[in-house]
Amino acid sequence: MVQASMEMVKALLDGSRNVVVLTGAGISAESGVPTFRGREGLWKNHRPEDLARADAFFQHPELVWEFYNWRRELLSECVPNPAHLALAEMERQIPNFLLITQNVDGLHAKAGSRKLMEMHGSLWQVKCTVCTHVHEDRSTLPELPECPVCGHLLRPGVVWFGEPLVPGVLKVAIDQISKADVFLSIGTSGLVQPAASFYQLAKDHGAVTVEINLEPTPNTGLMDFALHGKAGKILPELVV
Ligand code: BV8
Ligand code: ZN
Repeated sequence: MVQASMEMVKALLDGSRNVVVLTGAGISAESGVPTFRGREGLWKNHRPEDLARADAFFQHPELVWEFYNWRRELLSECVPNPAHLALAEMERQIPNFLLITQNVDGLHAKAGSRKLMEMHGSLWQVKCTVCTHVHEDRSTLPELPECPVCGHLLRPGVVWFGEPLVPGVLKVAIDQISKADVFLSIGTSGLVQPAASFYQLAKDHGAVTVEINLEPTPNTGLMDFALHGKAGKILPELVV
């Protein structure tokens, strides 16, 4: 891994036509959204991994809905930061571009990103635990929201740990990553699968891989280049 300069990564992007970007919770940190594994990521001393699971939901639906309603409430005040806006600009500059986000906060879409795949779903989506009903809902939900169609319990429209990704998401990700000249991994600790293996897939298909993160991660040493610092500072300088 080479500690890259801004100029190196900028030159890399200027010369490429196929770019895939993977983002994680770190890109929303400067919008005031707690990251998953940072100190502020704890909620009432629960770790998100212990609550973002189907078994926790079906055992303690009130507790899990309280966790998600707390996040929805918090996020309703958050706006995209310069990092989100820079990636929306990067999409406009690069012919073949795909932004794959692990985040469920909706801030990339709010920033104007359109070639976007929310691979873990969305906090703003709710779906029925029994019938196929699903809808977007930005209101403050009751403690145990009910399906407007069949009356059964609704759940957050996100992919929980231990659940498969929505069919087709992985196929699109693999197709696009296999064609990439450059793969940027931004604001993710590289711990959650299958997203954490995307950089390896990109590398195997000849892409140059770059990690942009506040601090080194378990994947840093395997990336071609690394730029460490705040995404909200680094990314705007890459798209001017
Ligand atoms: C699945 C939605 C298979 C919910 C989330 C191997 C292969 C396959 C699966 C597994 C495997 N090993 C383990 C598994 C199971 C599991 C997994 O990966 N577990 C981990 C904990 C080991 N994976 C799964 O269960 C996945 N499903 O593989 O299905 C399958 C197939 C068939 C049948 C059944 C199953 C599903 C995983 C999806 C989980 N859902 N989110 C919700 O949000 O409530 S993941 C969750 O973690 C968030 O989406 C989050 O984005 C994501 C990853 O975390 P990060 O984004 O990286 O956040 P983190 O806080 O860790 O790091 C932030 C980074 O930012 C830090 O490095 C920090 O330094 C940096 N940073 C901070 N500030 C800044 C910054 N960087 C730049 N600028 C800043 N300002
Ligand atoms: Zn229903």
